[in-house]
Amino acid sequence: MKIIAADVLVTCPGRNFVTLRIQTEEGIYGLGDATLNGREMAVVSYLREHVVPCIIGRDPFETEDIWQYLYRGAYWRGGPVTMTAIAAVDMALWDIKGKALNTPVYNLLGGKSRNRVLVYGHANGVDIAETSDEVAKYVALGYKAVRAQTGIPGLSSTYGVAQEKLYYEPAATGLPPENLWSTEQYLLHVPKLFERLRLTFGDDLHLLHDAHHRLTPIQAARLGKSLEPHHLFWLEDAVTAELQEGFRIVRHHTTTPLALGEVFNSIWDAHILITEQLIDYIRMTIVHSGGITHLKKIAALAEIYHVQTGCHGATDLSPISMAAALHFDISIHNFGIQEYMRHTKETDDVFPHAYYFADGYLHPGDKPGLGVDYDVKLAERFPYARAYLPVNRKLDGTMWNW
Ligand code: GCO
Ligand code: MG
Repeated sequence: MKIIAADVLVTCPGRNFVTLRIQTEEGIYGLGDATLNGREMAVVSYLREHVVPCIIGRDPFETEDIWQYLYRGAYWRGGPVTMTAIAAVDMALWDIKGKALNTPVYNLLGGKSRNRVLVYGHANGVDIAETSDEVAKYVALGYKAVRAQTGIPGLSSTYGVAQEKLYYEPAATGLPPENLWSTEQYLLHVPKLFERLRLTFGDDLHLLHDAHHRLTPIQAARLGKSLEPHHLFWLEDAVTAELQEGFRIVRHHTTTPLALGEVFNSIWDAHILITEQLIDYIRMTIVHSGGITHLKKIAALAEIYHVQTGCHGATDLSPISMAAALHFDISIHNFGIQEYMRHTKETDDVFPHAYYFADGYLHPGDKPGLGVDYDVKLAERFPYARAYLPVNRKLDGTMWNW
């Protein structure tokens, strides 16, 4: 087969999405997600200017060589823009392979290792009572796992607490919104949330929490310890992980399972975390980590070190990424859980897809390829609108991690 064209398509059905569509001489096309929240146009330009010219004329079946060509061949390696662009190409090529062979992508990745994919939803509220009510709604929808975030007394806004509950979207037009932060208030408040949730929902529901990179290692250790009686499924992004060794401190003090990696781009961001068994779940996902080709290798390394996967799946990952993650999740052995934030109806209409939710699990569907399409005409009705993720400051004005 032969690649003859590749278009970078941008749409904003409520939020921005970048999509790469690769066309072949044989008439089969493949789709890849290239969305990097708040930095979308950097990936558009990287793809149009630097990547697309290199893949025209190539055989789309050569996923490994094309990956190496784009990764090594740039000389400048890694980083979110590069790895998102490579991921978009890789996803689209796997989609083409599946369609050409008339089989779902999971069959090309080893076949099904399970029947369905456990997912978690996001419950959030301004206070503990509202968060608890939101958890109840997810339980009523059939979810077996729920992430819970709550407002903190004294802070007007914080990560994870939204107006629009089911379709939580932190990016906003205009300059970046500013949140306020107090680690002291947060550490006092969060254990009370999980105490209440366990009393209300009992022991069987899986509960998760995201600290969104705001703690130091010893603070994370204290939080993990104080949450132990409530046996979380995981504590996510407790500390920023540029310094992977920092997680030794967290790990040595708590048995609360640790998840990390939604902002990682390559195995080199996680190799110490994995090989020293400092985390339990690796959160890297297809779109920001170089595609299916790279994530397969990361999962294989993680499997040896008892680390399971828990792919990022927020609303800023398009349905193409969600589909790619599901084909990956269902096929690997060390799958743990999949994040699933629902897309709006407008988004689902632009990206009609075969995957579906039932009884707390997602199924990738059985369509050839990734099983997602792109409605070009409809997408054109939603032009790109610049949006930024929020920034975060401590109460005294110090810039902090969002
Ligand atoms: C999560 C994430 C998201 C990110 C978002 C940034 O766990 O789902 O932390 O909420 O903040 O994907 O674009
Ligand atoms: Mg997160």
